[in-house]
Amino acid sequence: MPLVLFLDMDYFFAACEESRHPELKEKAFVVGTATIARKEKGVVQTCNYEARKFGIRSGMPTMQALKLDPSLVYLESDDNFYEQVSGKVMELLKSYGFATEVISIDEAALDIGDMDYAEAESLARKIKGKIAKELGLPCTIGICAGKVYAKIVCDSAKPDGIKVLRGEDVKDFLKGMKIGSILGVGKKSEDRLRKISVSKVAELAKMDPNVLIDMFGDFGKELFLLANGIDDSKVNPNYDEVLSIGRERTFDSDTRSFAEIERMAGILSDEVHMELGKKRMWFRGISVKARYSDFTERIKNKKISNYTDSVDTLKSNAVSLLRDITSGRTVRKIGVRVYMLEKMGGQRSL
Ligand code: DCP
Ligand code: CA
Ligand code: CA
Repeated sequence: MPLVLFLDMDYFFAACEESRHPELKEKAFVVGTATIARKEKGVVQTCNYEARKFGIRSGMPTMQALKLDPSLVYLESDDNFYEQVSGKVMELLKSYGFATEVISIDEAALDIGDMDYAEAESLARKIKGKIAKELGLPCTIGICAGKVYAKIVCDSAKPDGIKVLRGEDVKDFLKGMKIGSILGVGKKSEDRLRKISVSKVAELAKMDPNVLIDMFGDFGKELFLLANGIDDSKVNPNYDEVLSIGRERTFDSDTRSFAEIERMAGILSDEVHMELGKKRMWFRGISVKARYSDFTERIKNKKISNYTDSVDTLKSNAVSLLRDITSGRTVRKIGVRVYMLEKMGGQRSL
């Protein structure tokens, strides 16, 4: 099993603010959704560790945070700036040349292959040092075989940490973990499992896998394996900007309407298709992305059987891939991208 290096930025939006306003470092502050004038109406997106000492957390109403610390400093969220910083982090990570999956605005997984643990740890140190030096930002890195485990390891090493978990130590490590720490287990699944008195990974491991499959379908099987020390999740690289053409757009306000998502997918597909036409390119790969209201993302890719320049093929595939990753979710932004590009009329042997 190849090793996965999983990186998550520490208190990301707040750290971005500290990097441009160093005087904030000593203060407890939050980044919130509302303007300063209406700050009590909004929600805390994140806060620095000074504010966390008061029990302030992401998702908490700002009103409640202000009660916990009346001298709390408030900043209005500046999404464009955080996107820009995120882009720099991802570019730096991709420059190491490993297959890289951008998982959310502040986290990514790198497939570092069959490296030994000591070498992997020294690579993590290098990456962490470079992000600190070039961008002035703290992060945490977890390393393990399997993407889901690497994320759990990363979470357990927060903040400002590096942790390597060896294959033989996975089972012990997982025992005490809450099921919510498993990538993909959302609040709803967690509640359903709690109803049958399952809240720890160790309890999940002892369940009858058929019950899990009845409850969650294929995902139930995955959960059972994960709980038992088997992580087959792979790094799913996002396609390189140069080798692909993509468009993405944020909705005016977060949406749960698939009709709206479908309409936007149509517009983005038309734009991508126009760009392909200008460059006289055909495509074989289609990739979509959704960013949810909590700033996590999912990507889904598909290779079709032959090269084409059909906008209808692009649209119908993009819509069906988006349906898979947006159902039941509140969506903030979507993207449509084509990859495996070929010059139109060029010689092609499949
Ligand atoms: N975010 C948000 N609303 C949420 C959760 C997160 O707007 N309910 C945004 C702000 C965070 C960023 O996404 O800075 C990344 O989220 P994380 O869950 O990784 O949390 P942080 O990076 O803030 O803190 P940590 O150090 O625990 O990773
Ligand atoms: Ca983070
Ligand atoms: Ca994160």
